[in-house]
Amino acid sequence: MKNRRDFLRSAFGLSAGFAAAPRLLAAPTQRNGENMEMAHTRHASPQSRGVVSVETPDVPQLPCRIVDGVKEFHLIAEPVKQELIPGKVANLWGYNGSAPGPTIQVIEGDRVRIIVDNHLPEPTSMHWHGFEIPVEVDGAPGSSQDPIPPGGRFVYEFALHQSGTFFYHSHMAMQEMMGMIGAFIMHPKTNYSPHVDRDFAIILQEFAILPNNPIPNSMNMEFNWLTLNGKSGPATTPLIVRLNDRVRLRFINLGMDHHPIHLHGHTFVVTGSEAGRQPQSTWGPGNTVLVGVAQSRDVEFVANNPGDWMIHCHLPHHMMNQMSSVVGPMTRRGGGMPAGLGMEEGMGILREGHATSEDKGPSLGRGMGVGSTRDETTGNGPQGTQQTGRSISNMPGMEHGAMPDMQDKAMPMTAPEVIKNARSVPGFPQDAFMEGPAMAMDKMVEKPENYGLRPGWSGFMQGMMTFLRVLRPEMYDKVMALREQQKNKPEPMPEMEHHQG
Ligand SMILES: [Cu+2]
Repeated sequence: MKNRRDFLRSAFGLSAGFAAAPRLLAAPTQRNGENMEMAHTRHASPQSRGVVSVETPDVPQLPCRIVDGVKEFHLIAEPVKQELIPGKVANLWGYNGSAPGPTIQVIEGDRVRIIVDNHLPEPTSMHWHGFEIPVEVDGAPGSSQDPIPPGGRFVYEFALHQSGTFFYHSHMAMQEMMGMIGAFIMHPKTNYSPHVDRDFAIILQEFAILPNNPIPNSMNMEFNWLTLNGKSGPATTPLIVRLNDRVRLRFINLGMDHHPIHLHGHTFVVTGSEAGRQPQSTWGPGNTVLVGVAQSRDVEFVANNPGDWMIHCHLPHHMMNQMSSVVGPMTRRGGGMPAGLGMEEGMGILREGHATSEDKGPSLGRGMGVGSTRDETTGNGPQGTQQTGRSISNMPGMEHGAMPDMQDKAMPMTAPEVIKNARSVPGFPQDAFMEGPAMAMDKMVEKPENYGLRPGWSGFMQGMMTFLRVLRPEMYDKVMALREQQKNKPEPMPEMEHHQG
């Protein structure tokens, strides 16, 4: 390796002039925004550049070293603290301080060496999902290799002849549910046609985290934290594209659920799976793509419709944060309501009464943990006591300007519009206190990519939701300028302080 620029050129096939190259090398856990020039240097034609770097918003890129012609990467499996939304820090497991782990980008034909160090308290093993490589480096613990013990290391080395949206993950099943996955993008030797101007990857994950507990319950089947690249809405970072860009989105799913990902305002074609590019004759139009567990799906479209368009999983429960049993009549029963049984009572087996009894909540027996033991008395429920209103109004960053005196009143913050006798309507409330002005936290998630969004937007973004912002040139340039400014600031913005493990 002669110098950093040579390194990048050889690593990514980039032509000269990428100012971010030193930064990329300098800090292995840099956030994606730090090295976006690779994709944002739009003045060179994409063809001349060879590769349009894949952006993974909110997830860093993993730099490599070239050692004797081999691209060498270093992954450290370790516990991480991942801030899902401002103030909600989860104890996940990931790689290099991030869950999901950093994104690896290589080119078809590369020979790669990946050094995996295990800093977990238990054995692990790394699997290269879908790679056609020798079985000795497949990472199946017990059969193709010994598990990597705590404090141990395994060096994986192989040549790559495939291209597409691949990923790496721990091959210990429950570790997968703690966050242990990362994107592994194999760029083709010869550019795909038609070329894209922008290329994004988004990893879909889900966690069951009880209120006031930062550790996921990996046994649970009811997931209440749904993430895109380790963030839940509104903390997800919007995808910024210029009007009429051709865009590729790569979705990767590792969890217990399948996710129908829906894009507003555009029609895409599905161009790739976890096995690589699909023939053009198979590309069918759609606006929702089902990304099954262990699958990846690439979609492409021309962003020809200006606006801030939602991208989201369409499962209703996956568009929520911190789901727990406070929907419907349970919200107003004093002392909570038995909603099922926990592990200590026999894993959901009913011991008394009958399942449809009015004394049993609707989630009886469905799972273990969230919503399945007893409806919790929640300190921030909307229909509670005076104390309730006080605790909400005091939450930092909450925008409750419409209710200046709420601390002294026994009423919900920034009351949503509901009819006077709403409680008499069976089923109420559904979204009344879960979405809306009360949930807005625009300021807490302020970042360049959110510049110019409609005020209060964040009150309606939860779970697996983000934006595709199709911006006209002036606005696009403005957002990019803000991003540039932020990058040069010595202090990161508040919501960007995590990922450091
Ligand atoms: Cu989903």
